[in-house]
Amino acid sequence: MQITAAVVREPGANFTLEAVELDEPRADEILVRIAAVGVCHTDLVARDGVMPFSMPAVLGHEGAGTVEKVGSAVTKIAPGDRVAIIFRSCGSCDRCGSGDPAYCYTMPILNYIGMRPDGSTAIRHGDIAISYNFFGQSSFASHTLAYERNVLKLPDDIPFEIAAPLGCGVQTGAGGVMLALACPRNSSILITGGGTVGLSAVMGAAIQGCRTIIVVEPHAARRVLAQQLGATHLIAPNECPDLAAAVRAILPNGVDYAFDTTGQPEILTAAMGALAPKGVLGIVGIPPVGTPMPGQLGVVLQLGQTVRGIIEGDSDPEFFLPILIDHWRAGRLPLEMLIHAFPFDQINHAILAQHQGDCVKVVLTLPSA
Ligand code: CXF
Ligand code: ZN
Repeated sequence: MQITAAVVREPGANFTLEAVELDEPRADEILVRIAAVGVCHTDLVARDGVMPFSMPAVLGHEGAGTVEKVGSAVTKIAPGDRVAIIFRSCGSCDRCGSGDPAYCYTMPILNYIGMRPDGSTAIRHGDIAISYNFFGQSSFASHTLAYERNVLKLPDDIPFEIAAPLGCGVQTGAGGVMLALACPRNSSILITGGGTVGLSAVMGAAIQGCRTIIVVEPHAARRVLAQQLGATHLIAPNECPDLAAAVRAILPNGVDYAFDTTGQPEILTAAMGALAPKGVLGIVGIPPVGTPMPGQLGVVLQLGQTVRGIIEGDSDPEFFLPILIDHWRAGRLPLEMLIHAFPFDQINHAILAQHQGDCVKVVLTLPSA
């Protein structure tokens, strides 16, 4: 069938809206008409060629929409279902079996190689194959193919624009604090970066009942938002030469938890310097290639600290997304405060607005049938 997709043709280039061919769903595939898709920082890292992904390519990994067709082996989902599309996992390895699909043994093959695991592709422009299957979806398009393992049926009351970013940025931030760090009531946390992931972490920390929530963010408007969402202390890094000291001015013994969404080596080092004994630093921001572990092993040893990477907030989406949807319903996850909707054909303009700090979470919307 003919669809419209936002194609990136070379590293760093703008997206171009193109008419391309999409295959009919195979037995295990689900054709989804996209209604909304969030833009995540990882899409831009891939667009810029920093995360290797063969081009031309269709990116996008926070899709939500309506199922149009399913393959013969699909039983969980039916045409007409409203779904969110999430990262893909195999469902049969040890990690998937223990509720950790974000660490699926075949995560790279199912999400990052730009084609199906058998080497075939489903999107073409004339005779030229286009890389797709980004996070098992590639949803910067009017339609996409997904799988039973990476779609979640949505309740009727959640709009697609709200549901879309649950699939990556929101579950990464909220899950990072609620599941991976599992911050206990009255604990303290430092959150570096006030984008979608950082602000979702703030909401997650408020849900957990953290007593002290310190947010480091350069944009004043985002600091205001962080405070409205539950931050107790705000630090403007540009006005603060020593971040660890600024945190210790608030909590002399340091923070119980730190959660880095920036991936910036100097921020990571400062976050380590702000950790209390037995403190845990969770890392979700993508650091430059070759960045060493932050801090010093001797200090980590002496203070019994932990540094850990976190993918997708340690979420098992089938269980965690319904919990997040309940928090949204109850007003504890007011995602409307972060989201800025733009029409799909404004994709480049929307990304520029996000880059300039004019909005936090860009969600692109497409007309329904
Ligand atoms: C990313 C996190 C860093 C590694 C690649 C995948 N997740 C979502 O955007
Ligand atoms: Zn993402």
